[in-house]
Amino acid sequence: MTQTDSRCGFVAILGAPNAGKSTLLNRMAGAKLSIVSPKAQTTRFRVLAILLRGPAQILLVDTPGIFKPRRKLDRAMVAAAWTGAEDADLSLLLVDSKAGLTDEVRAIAQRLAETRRRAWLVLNKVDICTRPALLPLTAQLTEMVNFEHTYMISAANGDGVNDLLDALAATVPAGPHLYPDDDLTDLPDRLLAAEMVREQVFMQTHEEVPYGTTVETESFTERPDGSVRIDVTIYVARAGQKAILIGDGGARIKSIGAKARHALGQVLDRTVHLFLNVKERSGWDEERARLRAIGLDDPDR
Ligand SMILES: Nc1nc2c(ncn2[C@@H]2O[C@H](COP(=O)(O)OP(=O)(O)OP(=O)(O)O)[C@@H](O)[C@H]2O)c(=O)[nH]1
Ligand SMILES: [Mg+2]
Repeated sequence: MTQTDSRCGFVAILGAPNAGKSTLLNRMAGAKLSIVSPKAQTTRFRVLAILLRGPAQILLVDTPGIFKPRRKLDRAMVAAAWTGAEDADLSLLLVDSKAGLTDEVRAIAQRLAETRRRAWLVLNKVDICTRPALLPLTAQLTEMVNFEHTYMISAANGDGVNDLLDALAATVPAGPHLYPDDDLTDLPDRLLAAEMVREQVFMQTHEEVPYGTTVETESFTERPDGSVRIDVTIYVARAGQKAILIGDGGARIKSIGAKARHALGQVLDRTVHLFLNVKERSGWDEERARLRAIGLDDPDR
């Protein structure tokens, strides 16, 4: 590769909660870097995937879904999403084609139009959508935002994803690669560990419990045999949530631990000994230190 062929740029995936942003990032990276659940507001901070496509390094940024924030945590999540877009060379507006033009999508499109930055429209979940529904949706959105291109994909089954990747590789600016080509992400293992646990909380608990939960890695210790011991604390907002997380005779927390340990063993590619501890801490979602622990800035400063 000659110096002149080299390309590199940041591409942010923006969209409403549950659009499939994290699914798309994982699909493109070929690894599970960002957690996914059927519930809205799963992702809480930016997750970077480093993709290599020919001479191009695509720095793909998954962002939290954009919605009307209430708590300090919510405001920090939405702020992180918009910062991701502002720092990027290009934004992909990812839209759940089945859900269509919701108020949330409309509000995001309006703000995206105001930024006057490069943007592509990506309609996701075409596997559960009929083609005729896509045309009016595309027309309405392209009227609101000056998109350079439109793609129709399924992040779940991979349809259209390769074409999108090729187009991204060709459009990122010429320049040297900013990250080591062998790296998959810049996420520290400690954060990855906390996220795999939080994913299981999102998968295995319901209603307000996942939203009342934050997860932090307390210690991460490599053992001489190559395995790793990870101690994780799950903070909940209320005593009732702690009881639900632990479950009858500890059944729920055991199941959360088992699934998270399996997922972590795969991403870290070694044996994981995972220890979970649940603590009640009301008001953590307004606490700057808890936000900082997951890499979010205080939105009110
Ligand atoms: N049928 C179908 N489902 C999809 C597709 N992409 C994602 N999903 C599902 O949509 C749900 C949400 O996916 P996520 O990737 O967590 O969505 P997100 O946009 O990252 O959501 P937040 O992090 O909450 O903003 C999950 O149940 C996914 O399995 C798709 O192409 N087709
Ligand atoms: Mg997500």
